[in-house]
This record gives sequence, structure tokens and C-alpha cells, in this order.
Amino acid sequence: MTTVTVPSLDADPFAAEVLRDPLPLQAALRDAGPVVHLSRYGVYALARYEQVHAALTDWQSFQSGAGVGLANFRYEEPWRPPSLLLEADPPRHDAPRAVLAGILGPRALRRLRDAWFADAEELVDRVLAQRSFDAVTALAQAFPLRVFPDAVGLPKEGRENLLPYGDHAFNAFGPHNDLVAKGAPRVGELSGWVNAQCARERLSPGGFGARIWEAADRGDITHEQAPLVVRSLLTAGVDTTVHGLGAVLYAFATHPDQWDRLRADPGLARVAFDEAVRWESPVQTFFRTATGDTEIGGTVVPDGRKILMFLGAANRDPRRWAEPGAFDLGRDPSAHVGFGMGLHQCVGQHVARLEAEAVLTALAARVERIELDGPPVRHLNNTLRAWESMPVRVASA
Ligand code: Z7Z
Repeated sequence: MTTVTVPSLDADPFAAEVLRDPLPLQAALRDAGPVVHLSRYGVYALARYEQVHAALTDWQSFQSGAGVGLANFRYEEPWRPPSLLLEADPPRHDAPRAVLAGILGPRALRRLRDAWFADAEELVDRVLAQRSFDAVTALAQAFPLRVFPDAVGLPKEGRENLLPYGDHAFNAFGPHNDLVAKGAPRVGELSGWVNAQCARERLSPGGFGARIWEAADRGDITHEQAPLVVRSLLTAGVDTTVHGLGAVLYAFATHPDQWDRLRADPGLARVAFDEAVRWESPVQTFFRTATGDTEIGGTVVPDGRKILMFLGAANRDPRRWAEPGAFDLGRDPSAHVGFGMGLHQCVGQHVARLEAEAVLTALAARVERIELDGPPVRHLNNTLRAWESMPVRVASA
């Protein structure tokens, strides 16, 4: 093996202007090489599809157990007890993962489908009483907040804590910048609420949460693990789907030809959602940690160093995708890494797709045209590519 000198960049992937528009840095990183040293943080960056995919599917070399944020749990105290799924490696990872995979799998979701489609129709009918509205609050937030907490079995009180808690958790994967500082004053209160909802008594029978506790009764996980597995649902299940819906609504509001295509064939709703996840990549980045001196593209990443994977950059890598910047329902986006890849690939992706399919199907049946009715405003987060508001105007079918 010939070792090449690794290119080094001083860029800050978590700076406000980069979060507002990450595409130029994505391109610069991809073009700089298969692996790039980010001098500001002393981490290594992967932005090409090939290397991001390879790292995601090699958990032996690229561990999650030292955290998937900038903080290295070998040396630093995590801000909350580590997730049993996200921040764990096999074998400890596997039992909690298997439990959630069963509860959130396609078979288990079938019984939610009709109710969620009916909920989406009702919500969309109500929203369409106005010709212009904010697609973020009225749809992208409203739908997940309507169906997901009920599916988990949460009480009604306190649900307004879910988005701020998730927002902070996803900020906390980045450096201690102003976004983290802004969330810090409420961390105690929000964590207290979230942790309290993980108790068996809070979770209504038949929901995802109750089923996690039943898995503990069967011995699939321990009773000590159950609340932390419930916490994973509450952390990763709301903001992610909100911003995924925001992404697909933005894509359609700016691509009327693709909206016509969906209306002509509503069966494309799932492809459309995955294409939007590829195109916008609501989860932009997260880290792994090298478990030993590890070669990537001719460079050795030393043991214990953090590796930042740019999912959004991989999802727009021209080495992998034809016309990566085009939102195109005609392509097969299924190999995107927007849900990750490998052993940790999003366990809730079937839930997300069902939510999106319900909303898009209801909209496609009722809305002839959806377009921006003013400039949409970004919501900045260290991990998520998100919208704060998106004024839209619709023409009913
Ligand atoms: O288990 C968890 O609490 C959890 C939190 C965040 C699981 C997954 C995520 C996550 C999802 C992190 C997407 C990065 C990207």
C-alpha cells in the first residue's frame, strides 16, 4: 500500500453559512479526495459515496460505541446515557435492535396503515381550507406529531417537548457551538420529561412503547434496557420525519413537473420520499470512530480518531448518481445513504415512509399545484437539514 498525503481543509461543517447551504462544502470535500482531514476539529471527513458506504458497512473498523457525534466517549462524558442502539456495537447493540426492528417493521406497521391514511386525509382537508399556509407547521410537523406519539402510546401532555428535545439531541452530535448553547438551558427539563415517558406506566397498551416493555418481559432485552429503547423512539422518531416531510414538500413545491408525475401515478409516493431523502438528506452527517489504524483510500486514519461521514455529499456524488442535483421520480434512489446503511441503518425508516406515503397520497388526490408563496426559511441544526417555515400556495384539484 502506498500512503498518500491526506488533503487538509480548514472549513467548519457546522458553521451557520455551511448549515444554511451545505452544497459547496460537500462538493469541495468530494473533490479534495476520498478522505480529507478537517484541521479545525482534528477529524477525518468522507464525502464520496464509495467511502461513506464502505465506512457505514464496516462496523468492525468504524465503531459507533465511542459515540456518533464529535465527542469521543473514550475520553469524554456523553451528555446523556448512550443509546443502546445508536451508540453501541455488536454484540450489545443486537438485542435492542432486534426488538425495535420487530416493532417497527413492515409487518407490524400494516395495522396502522388505514388509520394513518385516514388521518392524513383529514389533516390535508383541514389545511386545504386555506389556499396558502406554512407547509412546515401545517403538514411536516402536524402529521408526525399527530400520529407518532399516539403510536408510541404517549400521554397527551407534554408532547410539545418532543421537537425541542430531538432538535437538541441532533445539535449535540456536533461541536459545542452556539446551537448547542441555545438548547442547553432546557436540557434538564426536556430530558426529565422524555425520561419520565419511558416508564411502563406512562405508555398505553398496544403502542410501540408497551411492546418494548413486553419484549423485556419475554427476556429479549432486560427491564433495565427497556426505558432506554423507548427513549430512542422519542429521540430519533419525530424531528427526522418532520424534516423528511419538509424535504419532500419543498422538492415538489419547486419541481411542478415532478408533482404532475406523482399525481398521474400516486404509486410513486414512496419513491418520491426516498428521492427527497437522497436529494435533501435531512440527516446530513454523523461520525464513526476508528477502532484501529484504518486505511481509507490510501490514507491511514489513526486508532481512536473521529470520522465524519457526509451522507448528503454521498447522496449527491456525481461518481455514483447521474445528475445528482435533479429531483427526479424517474430514478431509482434506493441505494441512497440518507437512512444510513449496514447494521445501524435507520430502524424507523418504514415508519417514516408510511407517514410520507400517507401525506403525499392525500395531497396528490386533492392538490393540482403546490408552489412557494414566499421564501422558505432554514432551521439550522448541527446534524439536520431542515426548514423552519415554508410558505406555500396550493390550487385544489
Ligand atoms: O437511539 C437514539 O436515541 C437515536 C438518536 C439519534 C438513534 C438514532 C439517532 C440518529 C438518527 C442519529 C440519524 C444520527 C442520524
